[in-house]
Amino acid sequence: MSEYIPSPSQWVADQVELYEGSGGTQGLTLRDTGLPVIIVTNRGRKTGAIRKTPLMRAVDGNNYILVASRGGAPEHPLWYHNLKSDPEVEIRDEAKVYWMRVREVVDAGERQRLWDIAVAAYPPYQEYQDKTDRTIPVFIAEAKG
Ligand code: F42
Repeated sequence: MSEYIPSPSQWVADQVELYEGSGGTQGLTLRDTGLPVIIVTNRGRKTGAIRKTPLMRAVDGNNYILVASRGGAPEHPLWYHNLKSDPEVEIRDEAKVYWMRVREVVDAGERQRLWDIAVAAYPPYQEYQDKTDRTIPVFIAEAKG
């Protein structure tokens, strides 16, 4: 078993601890927005350590849409690079846990369709895209099979 290294952002680490420690019954939303969050667990590409990242929940059927927005920062979040290097993830959605594989969505039409769903779920994603020069990456997480 690899070591779990919590996020250096205290509010993020706290949300993961509350969400997972409660078995997916507490800490389920982004602050007081009421908007639901999932927890993505994956491996760090350099350390091999277990990393846990809360993200907004946006779904397309049984698949999850992961938006590497990092609040519109100029650089991709580090988890983007981790998922490119090792696409195997665990996704916790409240009390349910799924093993999935992610891929970055590069087809323009597919990306736009998923982006629109993600923005409907969490409208600030559009503001984040408007304030950064990078194209915010979108992943789709699909059941392994
Ligand atoms: N971030 C988003 O991008 N999108 C969202 O929808 C989103 C929603 C959300 C909801 C609730 C919440 O609590 C947080 C939310 N966040 C969202 C923030 C998100 O959870 C991340 O904190 C944020 O995207 C930044 O991701 P990051 O991977 O850049 O995190 C940094 C702070 C971090 O953890 N850095 C570590 C460190 O020690 O500096 C390194 C982590 C790491 O992955 N290291 C790799 C390794 O090998 O272990 C190497 C990575 C490399 O290439 O250097």
